[in-house]
Amino acid sequence: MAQTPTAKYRKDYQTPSHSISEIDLTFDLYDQATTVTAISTVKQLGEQNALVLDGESIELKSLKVNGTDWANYTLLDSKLEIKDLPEQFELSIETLVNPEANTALEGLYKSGGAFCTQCEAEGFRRITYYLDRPDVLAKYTTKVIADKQQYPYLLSNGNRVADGDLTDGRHWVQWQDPHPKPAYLFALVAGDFDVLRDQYKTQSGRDVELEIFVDKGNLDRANHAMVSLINSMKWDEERFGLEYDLDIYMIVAVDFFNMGAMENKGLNVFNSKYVLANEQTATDTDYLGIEAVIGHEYFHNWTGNRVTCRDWFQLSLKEGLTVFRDQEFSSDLGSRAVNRINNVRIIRGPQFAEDASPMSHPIRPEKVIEMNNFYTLTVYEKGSEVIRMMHTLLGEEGFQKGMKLYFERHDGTAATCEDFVSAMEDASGVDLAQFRLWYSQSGTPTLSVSSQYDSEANTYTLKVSQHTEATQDQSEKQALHIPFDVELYDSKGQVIALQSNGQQLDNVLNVTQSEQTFIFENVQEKPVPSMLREFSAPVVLDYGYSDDELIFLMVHAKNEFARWDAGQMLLAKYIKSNVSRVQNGESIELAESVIDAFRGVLLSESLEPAFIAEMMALSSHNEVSGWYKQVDVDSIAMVLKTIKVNIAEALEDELKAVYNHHAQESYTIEHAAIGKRALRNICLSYLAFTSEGNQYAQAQYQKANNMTDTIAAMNAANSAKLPCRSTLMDDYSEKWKHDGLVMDKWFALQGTNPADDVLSIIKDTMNHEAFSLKNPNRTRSLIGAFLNMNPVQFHAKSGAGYQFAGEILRELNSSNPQVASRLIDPLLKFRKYDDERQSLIKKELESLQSLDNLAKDLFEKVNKALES
Ligand code: B3K
Ligand code: ZN
Repeated sequence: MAQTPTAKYRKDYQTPSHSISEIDLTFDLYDQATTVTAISTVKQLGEQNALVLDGESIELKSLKVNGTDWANYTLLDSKLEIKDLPEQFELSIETLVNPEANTALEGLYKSGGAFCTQCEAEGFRRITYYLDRPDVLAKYTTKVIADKQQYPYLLSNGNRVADGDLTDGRHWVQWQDPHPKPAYLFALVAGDFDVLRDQYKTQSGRDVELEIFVDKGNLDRANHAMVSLINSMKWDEERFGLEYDLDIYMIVAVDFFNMGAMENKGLNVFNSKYVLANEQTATDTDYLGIEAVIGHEYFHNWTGNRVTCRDWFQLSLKEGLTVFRDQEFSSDLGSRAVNRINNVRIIRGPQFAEDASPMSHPIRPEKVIEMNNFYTLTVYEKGSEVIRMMHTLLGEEGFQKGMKLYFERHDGTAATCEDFVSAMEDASGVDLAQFRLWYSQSGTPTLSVSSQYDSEANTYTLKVSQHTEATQDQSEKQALHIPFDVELYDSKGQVIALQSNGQQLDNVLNVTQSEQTFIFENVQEKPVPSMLREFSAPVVLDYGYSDDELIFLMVHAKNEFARWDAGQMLLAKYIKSNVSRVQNGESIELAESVIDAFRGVLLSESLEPAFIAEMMALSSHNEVSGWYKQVDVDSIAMVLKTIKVNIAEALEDELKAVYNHHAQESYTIEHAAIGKRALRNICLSYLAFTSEGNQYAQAQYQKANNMTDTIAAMNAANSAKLPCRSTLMDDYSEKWKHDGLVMDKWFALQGTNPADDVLSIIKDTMNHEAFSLKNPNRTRSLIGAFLNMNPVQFHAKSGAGYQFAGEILRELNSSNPQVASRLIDPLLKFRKYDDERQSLIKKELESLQSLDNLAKDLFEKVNKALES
C-alpha cells in the first residue's frame, strides 16, 4: 500500500485553529467534471496563522484570499496547507470533482440518473478543501446549477431563496440554511423525480412543507414513508417536546447508498429500501424498518443536528441517543414487548459477537483509523442500551429533565458524551460517576448469580458477581454500575414485594461491585426469581435455572419480555446440552415438558399473536455461535434443525390449527394484522419441516396477496429445501426481475440457500440482469447473506466459501471500500473456528493485507484481525 494509514486518538483532541462562520457554495454540475466554488468567512482562533484543510480525490483549480490569488500553500496527499494568512479573511477555493467515477459513494456521486451527496463522516473533503470536522459549524448558502431537462429538481439544505434560468438550457436554484452546521450535514441532490407532498402544522402552529422525492413511477410506494414522517414529528413533540425548525423537510430516495439513510439538515437522503413500500413489494418487516429509519433520521434533527458531536469519538452521543429515541418511537406506536425482544436479539447476537471480536471497542472509541468503521452495533445499539440504562436509573421524568438541560446547555454547539451524562446527572441528582465507565470500557460483562432461601429466617439471598473478560482492545476491566431489575414470585405466581431492613425496595437493584449480596426479608416460601427484566443492562446473565423454574416464568412472569426470555433460556439449555451430545456421538433430546410449554404458548388465547410468534422463534445460528469460544458450525446447525423438526412434528396439529385460524382476507399494515401474519408465518416455518411442508408453502405462495406472505412461503421452501423451491424462485424472478429492490429478497434467498452447490448458484446469480456488485443493496443481499446467514456453506471445509469472499473483497476494496469493510466482518472472527478453517481464512486476510491499494477501511480491520 502506498502509505501506511495512521490512527487518531481521542486523547489528542485539539480545538480548531480557525472558525468558519459562513460558507457560500456553487456547484456547476456535470457528470465527469463538476466545478465547486467555496467562499468561506474564516477567522483565526489561536496563535497559528496557517490553515490546514482536508481534501481527498479532488483537483484544486484556484485559491484566493480576500479576492486575490494566493500562492503561499502546500498541497499534500489529503491536506492543503495555506500559510501566512491574515487574522480574518475570505477564502475562495475552486475544485473539480468527478461524480461519475465516484463508485465509493462518498462525497458527490451519481446514483442512477441523479446527483447526490454523502458527507458523514468525512465525505465533504471530497467536494472541497475544508475544515472537515464536526466542531466547525458554519451557515451554508448553496447554489446548484445543472441542465434543466435532465435535472429539474435542484435541492440542498435549508430554504429555497432564489432560482433562475440560464441561456444554455441550464437552470439554478439557491438554498440557504439558517442553522449553523458541520460539513457532514451538508447535502445536495439534483435529478428528476416524482414528488409526494404533504404539510405538517407544528405544536406552536408553524407550517412545514413535507416532500418525498422518489424515482419516476414509484409514487405509489411513498405513502408509508410520509405517514411515518408525520408520526415522527408528532411523537417528538409529544414525548420529548421537540419541534421541527425549518419551513421544509425533504427526503430523497436513492438506489445507490452505502447505509440506511442520512440526516442532512432539512434534506435527508435515504436508501430507497427505507422509503419505498407497498403491499406487493414490501414485507411487514420492511414497513416497520421504514417507520424506524424515517423516525431515526427525523429525531436526529435535535439529537445530532441541533446538538452535534465535538469529534467523531463522540459518535454515540448522537447515535446511541437517537437509536434510543427511535426504539421508543416504535415501541409507543407498536408493541413494546416485540420491539424490546428484537432490540435485545441484536445486542445478544451480533453486538456481543462484536465485543468478542478483534473490532471490540467501547461505545466511545479511543482509537480510530477509518471513522466509517465505527458506525457499529456497539456505538449504535449498545450506545442505545447505555442511554436506556440511564433512563431506567432516572425514570422518564428525570430523563426528560436531563434532556431539557442538555438542550439548554448545548443547543447550536458541538458537544461530548460527558456533556450529556453531566446534564442527566445535574438535572436528576442521580450520581452517575461510576456509570460513566460504560462509555470507556469495552466488552460484555457477565453477571453470575446464585440464590439461597432460608426457610427459618424467611430470607432470600441473591449473590451477584460481575466479570468482564479482557477484550482485544483492553486487557484491564473494572466493575460497572449495572441496573439489575429483579422480581420474585411465589408458587402461585404472585409477586413477592422486595423488602430489606423493613423497607420496600425498588425492582431495580444497583450492582456496583464485583461481588455483592442482596438479602430480601419476609419471603414466606422459596421464590422463583425473574432477573434482568426488560434486559435492564447489556450483560450476560448466568444463573442455574431449572427447567421447571423457566417453564413457570414462561407462564407467570408479569412482564412479557421476561416470559419470552424464560423461553429463550429454556431452549438455550437444550441447545447447549445437545451440541455436547452431538459432539459425543449421542442423539438429540428435547424433554416432553419443553414441548408442552411451547404448546401452551402457541395455543394461548390471552397472548398477542405477535408475541407468540416471538416466543416460538428459535435463536439464530449466529447467536448460538456467540455462546462458544470455539464454534462447531455443523453441530450447532444440526441441533437447531433437529429441535425445529422435533417441535414441528410434536405440534403439527396445533401449528396447522393456529395457521388456519389466523388467515386474513385483506391486507392492512395495522399492528394486529402484522402480528397475525407473523404468527401464521412462524407456524409455516415449522410446518415446512413436516411431511406436508411442500403443500403448505406452495399453497401460501399461490394465494398470497402481499409480499410478507409471499416471502414467508419462499423462506420456508428455502430453509427446508422443499421441492417447490425452484418453481417459486423462478416465478418470483420472472415477475420482479426489472426491480432491483424487490429482487433483493430473492438474492438473499439465493445467498442463504442451504444446498451444497450454493456457491455455483451464487456465481450464476451474479449474472442476473438485476444484479450489480456496484450496488450496495444487491451486494449485501446476495453476498452478505451468504457470508453472514449461511454458516454451514460459508464455512464449508473446502475453504471455497472463504476464497469466494476473498475475491469479492479484493474487488470491492477498489470500487467501494465501505461496503467491503462491512462485508469482511465474519472473516475477522476466524479465531473462533478449528485450525483448518482458521488457516484458510487467514490466507484470505493475508492476501488482502498484501494488496498495494488496500483501503484504510480494510487495512484497519485486517490488521486487527491478524494481530489477534
Ligand atoms: N448518520 C448516518 C450514518 C452515517 C454513516 C457514515 N458512514 C445515518 C444515521 O445513523 O442516522
Ligand atoms: Zn443515526
